[in-house]
Amino acid sequence: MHKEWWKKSVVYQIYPKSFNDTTNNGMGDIVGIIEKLDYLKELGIDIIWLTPVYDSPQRDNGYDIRDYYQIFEQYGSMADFESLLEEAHDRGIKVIMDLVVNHTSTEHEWFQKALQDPNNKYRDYYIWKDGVEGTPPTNWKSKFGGSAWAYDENSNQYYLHLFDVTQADLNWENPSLRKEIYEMMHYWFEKGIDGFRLDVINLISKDQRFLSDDGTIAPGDGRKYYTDGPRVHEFLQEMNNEVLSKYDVMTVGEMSSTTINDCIQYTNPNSRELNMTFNFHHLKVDYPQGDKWTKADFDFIELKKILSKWQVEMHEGNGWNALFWCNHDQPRIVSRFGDEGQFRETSAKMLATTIHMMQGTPYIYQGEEIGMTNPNFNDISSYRDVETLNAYEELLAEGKQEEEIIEILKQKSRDNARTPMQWNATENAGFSQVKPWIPVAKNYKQINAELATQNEDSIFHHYKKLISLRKEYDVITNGSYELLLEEHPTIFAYVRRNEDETLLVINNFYNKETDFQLPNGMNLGELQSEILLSNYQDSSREVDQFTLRPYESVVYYFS
Ligand code: TEU
Repeated sequence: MHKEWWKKSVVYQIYPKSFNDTTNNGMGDIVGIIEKLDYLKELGIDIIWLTPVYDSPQRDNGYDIRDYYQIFEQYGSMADFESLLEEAHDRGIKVIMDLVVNHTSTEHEWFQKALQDPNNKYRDYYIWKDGVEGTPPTNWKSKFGGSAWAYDENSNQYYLHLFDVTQADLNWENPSLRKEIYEMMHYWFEKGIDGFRLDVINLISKDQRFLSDDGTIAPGDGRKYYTDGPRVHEFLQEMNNEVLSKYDVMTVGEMSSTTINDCIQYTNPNSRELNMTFNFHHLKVDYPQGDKWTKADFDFIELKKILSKWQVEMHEGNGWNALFWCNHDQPRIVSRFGDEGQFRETSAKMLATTIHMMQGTPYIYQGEEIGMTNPNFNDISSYRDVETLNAYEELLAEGKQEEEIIEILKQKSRDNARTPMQWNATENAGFSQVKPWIPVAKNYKQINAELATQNEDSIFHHYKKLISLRKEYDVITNGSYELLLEEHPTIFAYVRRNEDETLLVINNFYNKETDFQLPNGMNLGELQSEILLSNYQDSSREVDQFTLRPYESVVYYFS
């Protein structure tokens, strides 16, 4: 196998709670994942990423870990997890887990001990500070709303929580804590897992001055004091040296508001830190002035510029990107940048092609491969996500009307991605025989995996082709990248080249016809007889100039 096997791999993300329920408790489970491995094999993916399956009170669906060494009871047992590993490996599929080590649940034993006795060694596993004249130590806000500090009456101190109040930030300055984390990682690698996705890993090193934020981004934002912080590269190098370098595994760091330079350093093989990073800059193009909680169109020109900048600069710096539109924190891409209605299939394929022909490792989030949409919940009672529910309360407090808030949530809530996987047209979309923990989207009779696998023309089969192209054409993995028609208001076109091959990828992002014209004097070599991929039956073979139909997407190959 290629030494850097993840470069030719495609990852499939599973959100276990919403994947497949075999115990009929309304929640997915590990046996349910095993049951669907053949479906994933047919799709052709190489790696599964499981979002957290550890024991957890589930305030944040498992990103609040109570015990790193146990499986969440409702998902199954350790034996189930071991059979998942075995069954996946038998099919040539690798499994990576989620490593959540910026914080633990406040129900974790360490935190409980820290609370009970400020003098015991676990106190320093977390970040405790005195208040300033009865107010929190700094003005930092939690990413889920309110102050990032919670007060503990017993000790008259505050602990830091960048996310929910039950997700206490760990103190990475403490060497014993780091050692315990590395031991835990060894435990899972010894069990046979193939890597980790590292949750908000660029937030682990806090600026030890703990200063209030004067408001460079927004008052109390705080991120400049803990994003890509002072010792983050040192900690990751230590983790690599102590753990990662000892196994043939892959890592992907989830980076909150990071920079390209930092991501080059995280992923350039010479720095010995991680293998690739997720960044979210391209998914903030519908956050006007950085504000997520408003209903807004996306800025297409900005989207092209951001994705292209990361393509070019990561390539030059010998870094490696994780490519994605969707995950469990983002609305469904077809609803967001495509079309949920008439052009759902065409636009979903176009979006898939746009990202899969870039350099990096593509990630497919469960349901994306069949073009699942946002559920358009009309009522706050359908929402479950802690961030959404907090935002709802804050928006009400700001004086917004209920109807307006619901419209915002329909577009922006993380629950848009968390509705049950749509397997077939039977009740509850074949996800469960009982009422699921979160409602199923109403369109499951038209949009489901059974229909998609049967129809050769489906989005599912388009993804399948994209995955096999990556295996076949090296230019997708190693080619350079050049954006064409940067200011074109509707076309996203780019060229990938290596010494022998050239790909021209042309995408119409809108539902109207638009004229494509190759920039003057551009020489692409000789067009090979085949168009590698298209979402219309009869795309133009004339590449110099032609008209693209709604959401048309074509990949041309020259050599
Ligand atoms: O998310 C980190 C993160 O900052 C976001 O993607 C977050 O959901 C977004 O800023 C909210 O607007 C990771 C996990 O993916 C997410 O599910 C967890 O809730 C979070 O960390 C805390 O562990």
